[in-house]
Amino acid sequence: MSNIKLYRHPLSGHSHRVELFLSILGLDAELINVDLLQGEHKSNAFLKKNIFGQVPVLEQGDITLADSNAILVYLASQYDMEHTWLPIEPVKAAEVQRFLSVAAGPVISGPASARLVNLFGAQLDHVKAIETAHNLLSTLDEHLENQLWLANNQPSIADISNYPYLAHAPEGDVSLQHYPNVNTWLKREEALPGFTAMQSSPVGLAA
Ligand SMILES: N[C@@H](CCC(=O)N[C@@H](CS)C(=O)NCC(=O)O)C(=O)O
Repeated sequence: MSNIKLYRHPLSGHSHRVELFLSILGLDAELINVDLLQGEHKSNAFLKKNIFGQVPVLEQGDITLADSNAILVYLASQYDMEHTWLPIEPVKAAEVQRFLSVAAGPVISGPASARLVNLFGAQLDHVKAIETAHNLLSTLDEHLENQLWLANNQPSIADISNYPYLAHAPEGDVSLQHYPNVNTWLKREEALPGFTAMQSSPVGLAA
């Protein structure tokens, strides 16, 4: 037993990053739903776990960690003894970090934001988010033209982190139709042993 608890929401791509990696690593975890629609993430009890009041949060014994990418770094460093998911070699580690930054940057202002508008009625600029998403997707499609994975030509936590919001981009009205290399890369991830999908989202939850 890994003794891991994961505070999450079933439609949260940030949470799915961690759920996906736990599953690939073969680690059991107790999944605890946080009711974002009812504001449970802003309760005093939850703010003690994450001052930013966001899921995911991982607890393991006396360790409490927030932020999806930080949790991926922890899990890779703690459990991947081969150091393939997060290489130790400085240039390779930096390449992985580069794409973790993409997952925390344009992936969020692009496809994740466009999806938030449709799913939760977020007051964000949908048109701008869709444009950002397509700019990102065409850059990534070019990047993936000659390589199988985002960094170092091997699967890493960079691929895990970028997967959920790119795979679910159509839920934000961002079509993946014109990005063949991105589609092949998504399928490659889905073929990884231990892959688990995020649940599809009923559009208009906020309605
Ligand atoms: N940087 C954080 C962002 C997490 C995040 O934005 N979580 C969303 C759910 S997908 C959330 O909890 N939103 C509620 C809020 O920000 O109030 C991470 O990578 O975990």
